[in-house]
Amino acid sequence: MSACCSPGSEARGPAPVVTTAVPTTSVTDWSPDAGLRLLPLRGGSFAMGSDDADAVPGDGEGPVREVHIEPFAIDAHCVSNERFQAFVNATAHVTDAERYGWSFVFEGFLPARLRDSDRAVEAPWWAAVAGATWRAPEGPGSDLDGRHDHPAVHVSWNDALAYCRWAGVRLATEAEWEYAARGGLEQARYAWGDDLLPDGRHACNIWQGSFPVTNTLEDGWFGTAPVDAFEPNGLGLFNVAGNVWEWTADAWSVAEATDPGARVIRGGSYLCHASYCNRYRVAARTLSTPDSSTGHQGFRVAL
Ligand SMILES: [Cu+2]
Repeated sequence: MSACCSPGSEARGPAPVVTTAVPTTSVTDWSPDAGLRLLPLRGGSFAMGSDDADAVPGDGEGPVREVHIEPFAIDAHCVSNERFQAFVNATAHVTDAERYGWSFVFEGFLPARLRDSDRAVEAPWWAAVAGATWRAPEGPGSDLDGRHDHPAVHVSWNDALAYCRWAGVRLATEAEWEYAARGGLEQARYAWGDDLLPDGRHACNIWQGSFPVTNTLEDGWFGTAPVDAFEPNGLGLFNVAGNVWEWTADAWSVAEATDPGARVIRGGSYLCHASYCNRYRVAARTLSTPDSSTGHQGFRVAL
């Protein structure tokens, strides 16, 4: 695959790590049941995909085709740390990142002592950090203070499915996700329309400045933002563009894919920037293997 803001989709091997500390932070005094906020959607036919000239080659966004969606419901928000904590409290679920002992963290978040961690080959700004988990998103010593309402990250597709089983929900199919993300607009470039900055204002959490060196923070955020940051789209969904990539139920099926079992992820993240990865466009897509995790991948549930 092309080197997007993802560290690559190769099968996850043993820990290529240089540190051995384990995270010690746990959050125990949050609301035990943060709850779903499911938006019932009517469904119907919509034009899925994009034939944009600047779609990433090989991503399989096009051709645009008519797709029918049955009525379903989708969460207004990604699953937050608070909600993921409630799930772990109830089930003692151990995430893939915890099982493997490491996860990918964006280097800009790391203190100097962790900067010599192993790097992703295609995207060297991703460091494999021992002890990086959903509870310690930047590795040992980091915690969720001030981020209980941010999306849970370092969660694999397997972890997302475990959450869904517990909550009695499921992941959206890719077509459902795109239908909902388009917010009722026909072939708009973004979830809110065709302008990246409607009325001159930032509408999503992506990178501003020169990636990966300088983030000018014009949208207000360096890493994740709260799950309800920015305006919702026309159907009431928040942050379908940027912030974190979202797992979908579907397998990646573009012909040249070399990762059997890889899943489609949608939406882009806080690391996307037009200069190299414009995947915050609403038709954009990429893939990740089901046991992989990073600091910019989360999920949203459906029913
Ligand atoms: Cu990107």
